[in-house]
Amino acid sequence: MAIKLLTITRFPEFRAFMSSLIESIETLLVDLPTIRPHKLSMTTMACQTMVIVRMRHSDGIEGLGEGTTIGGLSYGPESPESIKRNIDTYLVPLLIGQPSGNVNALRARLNRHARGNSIAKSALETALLDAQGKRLGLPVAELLGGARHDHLSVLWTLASGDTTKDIDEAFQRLDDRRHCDFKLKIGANAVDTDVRHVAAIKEALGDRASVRVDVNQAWDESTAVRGIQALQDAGIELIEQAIPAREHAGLIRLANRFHVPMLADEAVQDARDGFDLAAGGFSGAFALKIAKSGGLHGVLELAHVAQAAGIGLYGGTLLEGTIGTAASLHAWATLPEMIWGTEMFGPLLLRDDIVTEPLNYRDFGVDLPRGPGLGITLDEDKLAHYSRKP
Ligand code: MUC
Ligand code: MG
Repeated sequence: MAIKLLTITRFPEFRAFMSSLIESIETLLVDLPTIRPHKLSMTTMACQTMVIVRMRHSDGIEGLGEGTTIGGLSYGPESPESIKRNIDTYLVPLLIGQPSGNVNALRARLNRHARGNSIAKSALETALLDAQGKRLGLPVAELLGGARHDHLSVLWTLASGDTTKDIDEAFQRLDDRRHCDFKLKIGANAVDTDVRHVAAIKEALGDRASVRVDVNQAWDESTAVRGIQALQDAGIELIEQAIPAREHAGLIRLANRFHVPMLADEAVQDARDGFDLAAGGFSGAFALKIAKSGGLHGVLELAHVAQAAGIGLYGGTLLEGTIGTAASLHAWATLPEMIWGTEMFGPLLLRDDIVTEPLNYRDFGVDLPRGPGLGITLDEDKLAHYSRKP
């Protein structure tokens, strides 16, 4: 045993791996404009703000992470500013000086000392995994057990707020072989207006594309019954989060009432929510998001609950930029083919990027990035340009 240890410690890279500690963690608010206004039931976005994490380790390796939400505080209880502040004030001190490589132990430490803050935790776990992958020369998907796919389908969200513009945008995306599934953001208007808008787009696209809707919790249950019936009749194939997140019983009733499947999004944050919905008799699908589940391990726990319960999988986004999108892709790649595909189009909604090589979107999907860690390199000039100045 003593001889073995002696042999191992003679190799400097092994020594560095065994003893690497987390040295510093920097967080940056990065504001990137969107290519057009993105209209959801609770807000209209003209810009996306990402919290970028740069985690440096004593072996010289840097891990990158991203924590992103939608529309300040309008989507959920964490805003970009609170994510940054809570990481800097509460989470960084829990990590500095800790061994770099044991992601499970560090996750447990964060969860023991800090409640909630799933987006902040996701950003930190992403940075830990990126660093560990770079250290070992392995892609993050391999750290998670190995990729089963290297190309994942990606839908596009039509949310310009204008029916004609949405139809033009959809045809452009089809012609470019970029996307052939579309999600429409509804819930900001009266239900009849929304239904007319969706039905017009579905009719224009016909069999060339599938159309789904995301209501982002805007309806009460009786409005949902009326709206979903009309959307089902119009040939819509999936209804996302029609009623408030906490109304699990209502969501289960809707799932049992209609043929068109329900997609639980805000209602299902982590494995515990997934278990409650499944145990209550929910059928349909779960939108997986690393941000909701506190990172890649947490979201895969939720996916496994869904799989055990026969609930479909969907690779969701909080409109992350390239770093958060790449992290999600590494997690999705380890799962069996997701029946509802993914919506990992976040970088395409932004006018610019902060990485040297963007993700490769082609043939109605995106390639899993190659290379160690996330397979992503920062563009320092762009990062400096778009970082919010104090
Ligand atoms: C959500 O609720 O699904 C995903 C796509 C999009 O446009 O918004 C997000 C959030
Ligand atoms: Mg949603």
